Amino acid sequence: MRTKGRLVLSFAAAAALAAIGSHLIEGVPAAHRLTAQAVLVSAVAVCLVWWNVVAPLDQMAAWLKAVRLGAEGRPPAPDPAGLLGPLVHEVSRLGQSLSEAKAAAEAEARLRAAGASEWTPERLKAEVSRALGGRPLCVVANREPYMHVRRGGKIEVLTPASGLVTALEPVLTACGGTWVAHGGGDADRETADADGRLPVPPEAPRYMLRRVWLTAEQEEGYYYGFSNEGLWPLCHIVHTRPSFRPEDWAHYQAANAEFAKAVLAELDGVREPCVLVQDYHFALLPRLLKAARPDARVGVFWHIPWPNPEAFGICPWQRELLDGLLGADVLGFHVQAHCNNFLETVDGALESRVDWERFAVQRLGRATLVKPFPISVDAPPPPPAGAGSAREAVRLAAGVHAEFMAVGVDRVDYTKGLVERFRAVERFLERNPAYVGRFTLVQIAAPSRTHIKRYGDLNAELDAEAARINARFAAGGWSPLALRRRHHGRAEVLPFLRAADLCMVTSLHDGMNLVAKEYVASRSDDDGALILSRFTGAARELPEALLVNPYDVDQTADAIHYALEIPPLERARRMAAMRKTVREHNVYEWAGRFIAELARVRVREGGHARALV
Ligand code: ADQ
Repeated sequence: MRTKGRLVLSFAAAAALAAIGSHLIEGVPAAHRLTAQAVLVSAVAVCLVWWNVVAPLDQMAAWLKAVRLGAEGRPPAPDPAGLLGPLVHEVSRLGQSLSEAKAAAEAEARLRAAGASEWTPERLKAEVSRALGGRPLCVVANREPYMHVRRGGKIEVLTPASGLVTALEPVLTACGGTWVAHGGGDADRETADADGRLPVPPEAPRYMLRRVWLTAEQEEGYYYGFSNEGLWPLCHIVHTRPSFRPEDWAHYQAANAEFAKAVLAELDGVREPCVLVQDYHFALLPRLLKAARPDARVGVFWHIPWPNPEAFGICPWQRELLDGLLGADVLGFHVQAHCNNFLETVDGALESRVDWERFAVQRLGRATLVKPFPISVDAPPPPPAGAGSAREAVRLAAGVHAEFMAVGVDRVDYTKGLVERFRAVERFLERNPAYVGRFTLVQIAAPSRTHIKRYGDLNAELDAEAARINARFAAGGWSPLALRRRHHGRAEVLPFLRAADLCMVTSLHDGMNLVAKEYVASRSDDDGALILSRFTGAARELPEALLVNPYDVDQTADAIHYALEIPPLERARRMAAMRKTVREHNVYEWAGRFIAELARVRVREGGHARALV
């Protein structure tokens, strides 16, 4: 329309010019009138051509030159409404595509240059998209990242206190895709569509959450029973006897089949999909997925330790669990020792060939690669200005009337060594009376698996120990232990990490332990000391922490004393070294390395996956 308008306008102007010219020509002697008319016609034609052709071409040339030279911002495009409008339009789109391609190439070059040391969400997104050829990611985990619960007549969204959620949420936020999880919140059904789907994060959706519904009996048997009273103590070796009940095992099988159905529905129509199965709740899922979709790349990450073959062998269904896991193309653990334990378990329990050179298992004509991928955390947001006063504010708000504050952040779980931690504080005060009245441990404790008796007993034991120790030392409004037992949001935990003189991680056994890394990542002031159990995966990456055997109460008590009296330069040196490790090996690197390994697997549509090695 605009092109037509401009043409009509230019012809109207030309007609007016011609009319004026004709009027003037009437005064010209007859002998020269023909020449005058020719001059007039040429002048009008030149004007028309200049306005409709030459000027737009000039503008277009100037604009293309600007694009070629990489002018900042959006180059001025010529008005596409002239005679050459369609051509101008096409050329400007071509120019735009060129500048976009140039920007993408520059971004990629920047990422590659930065890649030597640091992983970012942008880099992960670019690498995953390249590795998977743009295919979406599908993550399967029991725990959902957003849970809807009813509180006082209102529906609230909760992010569960879980290491797995902490690690995977930033990955899916960066890459997009689908997270398949058990819908465990009492308002989960009404906040999802008929298929259990809803876009998340709720405030700015980046990926899809697909909720799977389980019956109360299934949840009881599969989650509380087989997973958390069987596999959890079995793998942690913390002297809590695992319970293996046939009815729990039946529910575990049924729940794995239920999840397989939901995942397969999500994969419908996606060629060579990539599925990341998370944790010990889904040992049977890889085999089920691979049987139905041989073209799928299936990776499993086992977030907890893998014990030695003798310990694992007490599980009556160890062969079924191993067979299920070996349906995966890649199986990841936090550390090499857990990979070795797994390979030794397979070696002794199944007909298979363990390739110790490549750390892979060959079985039924295909291979599973078994490798360590130490999980990590994301960098926290920068601290607010005036962090010094924020530190005092945190202490006062927490009711801590002490000069020195330690912090612990854990799910209330018998693997986390909470009772041992409290006893170490008691021993520290016994041995160092000068600190009585001056030191408090704030223990942020998220209730967990309260349904299981052992966890209920632990809560009671913690309360009793805290009360006993506080009664022994408390005076004048001060007490050595401040037990805050409720769910805290991430934003609530961070100020405590930043304000604490030291952080205590005393797990009796832990796959990795993300709290240790969160504490380090939060200390942009290079201050603070980390007391870390040597039985965590994190201890292998953070040797500059004050490493302790949490069963040795005296040693942990001495570590508290050392952490408080360590020369400031030494404390800063240790923290700076740990911060470098966590910065360079963050959760984006973990996901990037795992997915890259999986993307290298060659699969065959309609057949069995080909051998990897
Ligand atoms: P978890 O046993 O859940 O994880 P951990 O690695 O310590 O243990 O992660 C817990 C997460 O929950 C952290 O992000 C922490 O900040 C948060 N959290 C804990 N208590 C909280 C509280 N009271 N309030 C709010 N947030 C709280 C499992 C394995 C670990 C492994 C992770 C990841 O047992 O060994 O490191 O998965 O793979």
